[in-house]
Amino acid sequence: GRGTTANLEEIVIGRCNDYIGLKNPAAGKKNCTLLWQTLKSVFASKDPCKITQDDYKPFLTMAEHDIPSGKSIFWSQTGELTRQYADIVKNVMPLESTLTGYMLNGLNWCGQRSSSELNYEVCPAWNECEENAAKSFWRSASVVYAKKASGEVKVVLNGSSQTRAFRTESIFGSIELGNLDTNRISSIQLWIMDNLSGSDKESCGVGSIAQLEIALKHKGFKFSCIDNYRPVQLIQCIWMPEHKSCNICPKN
Ligand code: G2Q
Repeated sequence: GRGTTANLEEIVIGRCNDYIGLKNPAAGKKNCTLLWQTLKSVFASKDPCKITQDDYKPFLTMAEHDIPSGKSIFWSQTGELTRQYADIVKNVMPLESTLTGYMLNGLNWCGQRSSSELNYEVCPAWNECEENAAKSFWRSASVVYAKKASGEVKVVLNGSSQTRAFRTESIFGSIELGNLDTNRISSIQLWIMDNLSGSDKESCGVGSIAQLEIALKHKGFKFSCIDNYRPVQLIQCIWMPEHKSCNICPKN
């Protein structure tokens, strides 16, 4: 593991003000200093491996805001690509574009039992212990985020995954999927993105994607599936413009 991100307090409070002031004023009035204090009290003076999902509830409740219908987008093994897509098109709002996700994305934090100071020495690695400060946050935030999804929802999965595109043990598979509300969601669109230079291991209707489709059907969701959704693929193409999938006029 590595220690808490340097200047965590300044970054978190700064990002919060950036979010409510500029990025998403529709989130409404929030007290960013109080949000920071509430967040800090979740993990300060505690064993960093004994922070539960419930511990984050006061912070998550205080930071809650609406997610417009049709803007929810889930991902698994496609986080960076999904965030890039969201930053460009601005008509989707992944967890990392909500207040809590925006405040903490890419950061690391934990405390220690012996003092109320943040732990700048070493925080648990992601899989070091189940209830670590960061993991419990992302799990807890994912529950809140999934429950709010409404309208047409998107899911971006990795068709070139070395394991499986849909993993029941992932946060998407184990937490978000089970918290989606059939009464609020009109349909679910799956986007299966292969790495441009990777292998096409799984596609719509194949392998673990087929399992996910069956699960969605059983739960009563309307869904559709698109392989290599072109707008997202064009973002992948920025780094490989000469790749044949990036050719605007393919010479077959
Ligand atoms: N920022 C993010 N967004 N995630 C982070 C961070 C961070 O700084 N640090 C760790 N993680 P995956 P899933 C965790 O297999 O497990 C959220 C994430 O919590 O690619 O399915 C979002 O709504 C996650 O466990 O994806 C999405 O739908 C892991 O990195 C879903 O949860 C990425 O593992 C993705 O989680």
